[in-house]
Amino acid sequence: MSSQPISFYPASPAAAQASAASVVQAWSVAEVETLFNLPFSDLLFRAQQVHRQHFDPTVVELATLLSIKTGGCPVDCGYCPQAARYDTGVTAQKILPLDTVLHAAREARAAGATRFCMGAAWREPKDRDLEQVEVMVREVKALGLETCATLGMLGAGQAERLKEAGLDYYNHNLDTAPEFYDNIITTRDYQHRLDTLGRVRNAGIKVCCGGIVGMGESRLQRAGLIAQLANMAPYPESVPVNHLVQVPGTPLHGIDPLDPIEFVRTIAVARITMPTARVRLSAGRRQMGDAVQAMCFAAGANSIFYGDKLLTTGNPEVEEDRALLARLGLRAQSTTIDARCEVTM
Ligand code: SAM
Ligand code: DTB
Ligand code: SF4
Repeated sequence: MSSQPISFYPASPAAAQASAASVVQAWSVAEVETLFNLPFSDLLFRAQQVHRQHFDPTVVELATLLSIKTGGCPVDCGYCPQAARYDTGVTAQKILPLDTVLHAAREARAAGATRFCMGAAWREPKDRDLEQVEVMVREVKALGLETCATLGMLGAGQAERLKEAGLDYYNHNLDTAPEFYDNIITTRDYQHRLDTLGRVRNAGIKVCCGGIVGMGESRLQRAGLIAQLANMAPYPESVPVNHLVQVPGTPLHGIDPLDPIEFVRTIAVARITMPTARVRLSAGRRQMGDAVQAMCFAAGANSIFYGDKLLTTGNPEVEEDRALLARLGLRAQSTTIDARCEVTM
């Protein structure tokens, strides 16, 4: 074992960026799989070293989600309760009025969230849908929150419109490895997702992109997803790692659950391969229990969805999360300075 000291988070944003520049590397799937195969404590040790080089490991970002257009989606994502073709009990609704969205955003801000993410069950937004979202983005941003939207695939010019409205992040997930993708979704290609991510990046919007684990994929396929994400140039600023929430009525309901240790490994590998990204411990926390969540934070997760609802399914109550963070000696990020330069005052 080398006697090198563990580096702590950098003392200034400039130092963070300088160290980020030196860690850019391409990852083969085999290299990522080798990380997955490490003894658990070695994997966590490496992940913690990387985490501490770029972030204060005691700070967690709180992002609140709101479904601004629920259900009735024409896409066939096998995990999703909002796909019209599955009988999941989700009722299709119209886009929410602006005042409902702003009310939710103010509540999220008052509860301590710094990012507000608006999600819509669309394959892609129509131009007239986008007009309404642009107004929402402008007004939410004016509340002093970071803005994020997840609206499906974007066509030419749409990302630029969102950027102009003040959108900070666009969430669009790769969901799984290219080799496993066709088992989960058939009405929207992997390449469509990469095209949308390219449009978002070119428009100057920060990229929030991750996936779901626990859908029956192999470890090699989990490594394939992480390699895809880590090799994006540059890799996403935010990486949501979702644990499948099994919803009755969806094709993936009832499959064998993933070993929780494997979920923690996935977080650690995401941290090591994308050192300066916000790695978000995303869907599935309610089913996970405190001990697994604690391991995820120890493995380098530094962001959560905060608020008692994700889009249509449950998430831990705000008080529960506050208590968990306090028990772990973690605190909420208190400013919205660029996540890549996170330095707490
Ligand atoms: N319709 C848009 C799209 O698919 O891009 C935006 C909303 S969609 C619900 C956003 C993401 O939520 C999906 O890409 C998927 O990663 C995640 N998600 C949906 N259902 C989930 C579930 N049951 N468990 C875990 N993650 C889920
Ligand atoms: C992401 O990666 N996970 C969030 C957010 N981005 C939009 C969504 C999780 C949805 C879980 C199922 C539901 O609540 O409908
Ligand atoms: Fe539609 Fe998005 Fe759900 Fe897929 S994940 S069915 S695109 S809402």
